[in-house]
Amino acid sequence: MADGQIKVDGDPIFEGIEPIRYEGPTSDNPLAYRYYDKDRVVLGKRMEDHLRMAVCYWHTFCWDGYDIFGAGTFARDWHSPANDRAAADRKMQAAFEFFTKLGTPYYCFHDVDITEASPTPSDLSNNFARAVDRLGAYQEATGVKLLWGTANLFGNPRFAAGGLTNPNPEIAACAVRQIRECMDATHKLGGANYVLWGGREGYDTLLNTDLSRELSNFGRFLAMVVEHKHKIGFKGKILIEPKPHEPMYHQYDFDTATVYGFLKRFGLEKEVHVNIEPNHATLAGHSFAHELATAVSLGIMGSIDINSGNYQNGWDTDQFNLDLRDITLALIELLPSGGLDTGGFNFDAKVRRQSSTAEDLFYAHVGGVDTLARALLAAADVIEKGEIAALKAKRYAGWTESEIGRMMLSEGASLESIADVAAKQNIDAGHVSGRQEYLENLINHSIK
Ligand code: XLS
Ligand code: NI
Ligand code: NI
Repeated sequence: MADGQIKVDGDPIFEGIEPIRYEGPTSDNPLAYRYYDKDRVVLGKRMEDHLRMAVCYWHTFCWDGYDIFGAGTFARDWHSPANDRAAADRKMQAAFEFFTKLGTPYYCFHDVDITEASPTPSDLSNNFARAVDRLGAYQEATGVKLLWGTANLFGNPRFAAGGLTNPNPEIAACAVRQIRECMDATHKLGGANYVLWGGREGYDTLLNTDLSRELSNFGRFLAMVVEHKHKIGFKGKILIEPKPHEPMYHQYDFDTATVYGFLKRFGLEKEVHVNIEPNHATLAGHSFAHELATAVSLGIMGSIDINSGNYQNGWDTDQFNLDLRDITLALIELLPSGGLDTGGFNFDAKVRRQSSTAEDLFYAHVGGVDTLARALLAAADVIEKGEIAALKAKRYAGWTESEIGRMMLSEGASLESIADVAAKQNIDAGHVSGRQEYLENLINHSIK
């Protein structure tokens, strides 16, 4: 290894913060879990295995608190204005110290998150290869695992008009190079999935955009991603992360249903799954639960970037999701399908700009972890009581139990044959209650 022995234990960064432990609901320690008890068995599975939680590198370790109106507010020990090699290494130490203290099993990264500033594609390749070796050593030393890696195809100015959908083939070739290297690295690090968030795959104006060309290129390169996955023997899932806008006015991977249509068009619907993010769901005018239910029903559910937007402005504010009801409703859609498989809950969320201390990073994650655990308990309670499932089954029972229902679904039924029966039997059915408020109350009863 170029740098000799990798130091996985330099001067501690989060000194004074003890590893976060489960202390139960009556604890008054702000740095303890009240609900997340990783070995507790819920619906036949350990909490840790249900939730497969990950910390993200970009918001938590790369961002220094800058926004478009002002400079960074976080004085992080591991940040330097030059973002040189020493700073990148210190950042990696901070990351693994944080993962370990939090006790969450996974993490996620973009290629550029883990390296020093890399002016050219070749610099990035070299710096990335070195950083990946270091990640491997840290994983081995700490037992923390990779939930997914991804290539950043939106930060460098060359990607202003997109990565894989760029009008310039040379830029698309740079994007392909980054994806290939990042997929290989994810595979080498034993990653559970590989993510493609279409950062700038979309457009600002149709006036300079050849939509047909961009979408067919996108499909062609995505097929190559899948082909490469099989070539290298990567067993994880390839995930597309839907988002309707931001940074582009229109993003091609608008929402789960749009992604499914795109995958179908290119014959990739069995190969590619989705990484759903609540804040992206609400940006698209959907709920988190809607996106999960859609993905489950289409057979493309993959993983979750857990966060929430702001109900006042609807932007992609990437806040920690503390909304028990929102997450419980989502889990009620997800758990009966078998849960997350290779996916996980990745905290794609950031502390507010005014929350500038290292403790704030811990408070935010502890709250996020505990909210997921508590929502899991609530969803399990709803599922175990079975009332909602029973009501739903009864509501649709006619399709299997009544003669007309069975006939309508039988082979050979036609518009004519159904209409004839309806007319002959003079069918004149009336409305029955959907019991919405009754059902909504059940959710609240299970949140404890
Ligand atoms: C941005 C996305 C991004 C992806 C990873 O809105 O959520 O953070 O998860 O590229
Ligand atoms: Ni996002
Ligand atoms: Ni995300």
